[in-house]
Amino acid sequence: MASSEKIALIERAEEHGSRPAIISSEGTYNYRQLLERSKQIGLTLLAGKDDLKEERVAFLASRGFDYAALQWGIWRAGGIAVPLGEMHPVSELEYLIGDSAASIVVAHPEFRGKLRAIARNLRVRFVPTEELFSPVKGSLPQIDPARRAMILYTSGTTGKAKGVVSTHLNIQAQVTSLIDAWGWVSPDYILHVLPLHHVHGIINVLTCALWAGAKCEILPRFDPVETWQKFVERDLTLFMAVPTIYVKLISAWEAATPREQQLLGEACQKFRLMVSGSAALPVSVLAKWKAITGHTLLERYGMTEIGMALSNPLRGVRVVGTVGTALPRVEVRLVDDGGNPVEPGVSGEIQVRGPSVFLEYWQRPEETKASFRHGWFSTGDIAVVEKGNYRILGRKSTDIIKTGGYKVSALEIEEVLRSHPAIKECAVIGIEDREWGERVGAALILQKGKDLTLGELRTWGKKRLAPYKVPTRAIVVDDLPRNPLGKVTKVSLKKLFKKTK
Ligand code: MCA
Ligand code: AMP
Repeated sequence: MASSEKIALIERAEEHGSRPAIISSEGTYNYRQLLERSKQIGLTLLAGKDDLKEERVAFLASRGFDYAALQWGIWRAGGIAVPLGEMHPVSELEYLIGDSAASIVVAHPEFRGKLRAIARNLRVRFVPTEELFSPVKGSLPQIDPARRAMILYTSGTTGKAKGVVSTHLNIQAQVTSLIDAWGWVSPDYILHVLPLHHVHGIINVLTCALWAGAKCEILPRFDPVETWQKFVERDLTLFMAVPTIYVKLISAWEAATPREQQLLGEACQKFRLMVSGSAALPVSVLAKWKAITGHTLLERYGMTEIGMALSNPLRGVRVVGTVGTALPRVEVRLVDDGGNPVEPGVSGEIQVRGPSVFLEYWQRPEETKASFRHGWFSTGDIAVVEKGNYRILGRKSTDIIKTGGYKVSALEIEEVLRSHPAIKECAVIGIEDREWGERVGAALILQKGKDLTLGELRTWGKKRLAPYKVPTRAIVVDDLPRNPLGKVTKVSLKKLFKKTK
């Protein structure tokens, strides 16, 4: 019997039937199997209810088929999917589950220990994935596409991460804009090497592939040598990654023999498109990648709250150092500090409007209100338009750091570091880095008579923060540079790090 849901992504999958959808360490699964598994999951989550009615379901599965089936199962049961990060320590997981007020936590066996304990503490229903595999009878609810579908956590300029709520319609708008712009078709075959708790991995790669009826091969984690091997072995047509991944692939290529280098370069001829985003792509990386593979990486710009907004063209000239023009059905403009559109050639803050823009920050009405101006979402990124193309110049806040494509908040890290018994005061900044884009650096004032090595700080930090947030550079200072109001001047701090290099 045809389902009564109205989630377009899932309705479309019925048409893709026996086409392979996902290849992962678990095996190869077609669209029908994805539909069957996600239905089973949906019915089990419902546990006799008619509709989860936007209950939050936090889930942690390793990257692969089960992840996708879980996400779809939650949607089909009427829930809001809250994907958790594999690398998050207990304290962060606890925060995400608590903040989203999840009523169900689902975990793959390898994360069961951690999550069962958290669920018990928070008195939340815990479901190990094995329990989702037994057939259950029943029917799934009808889902209004205007309903909330997903909460992704993103770092902001104020302390703890905020939940970005997207509706099914938002997701659909984000996906279809990219399908049109980048010409996704069902014969496409993409290799997925990104985390599955952020827009880049969830929307641009996984959901676009599944919308198109294409094939998505998911690696459990990024490994440069394995990725090159897949480039050689598979009939891939698409690849998308953050600049750090291209840097790591280039390093692996450089470590290969001349004969291997030639084979690896040739293997890239079969791709129709390679995309970079989530952070600025250094021109040197673009040039080296072109020399190795013949591909001019397509650079685009996006954000968790808006999906993708700007992109270089699929066909036509990709202007190096720019992120191109507005994507289909996305409105973009630059404004001055007063919120007025700037003259051409003048830099301003990027604002975005359109159906792909998120609904709200979860249970933060004030912050939601503050981030919109007359219906336009203010991104906090500064850009200029040059000959019609947007060039990103930087961010309004020095408290946001992009490292390896991950957005992290300096304030959140500072708050955690201050709880270290040897740290009296600290300031965290992003330090420019060839490989990571930026590295997390911490300037520390230590308590009298205390010592702290970077190694000790990292070991301690990894128990409290996701590993990519833990400083990889630290300096000990007697004082922090401050302005007359007593606020740490992070620009001066950056100079201090440069001097102590
Ligand atoms: C890990 N390390 C780091 C970082 N991450 N050091 C500095 N900066 C980092 N960001 C350290 C680890 O602690 C470890 O050190 C060592 O580097 C190797 O770590 P490992 O985890 O093995 O690295 P990796 O697996 O090679 O990871 C690199 C990666 C990963 C694959 C580039 O960072 C990644 O998947 N990034 C993508 C994030 C992403 O999807 N962002 C999109 C957000 P030690 O051994 O000492 O512990 S969505 C978005 O931004 C918007 C919407 C958009 O526009 O796309
Ligand atoms: P996130 O909140 O993780 O979604 O990160 C979004 C941020 O990544 C944006 O606000 C930008 O600062 C940055 N970003 C994404 N793509 C690019 C790009 N191509 N160039 C420069 N910055 C980018």
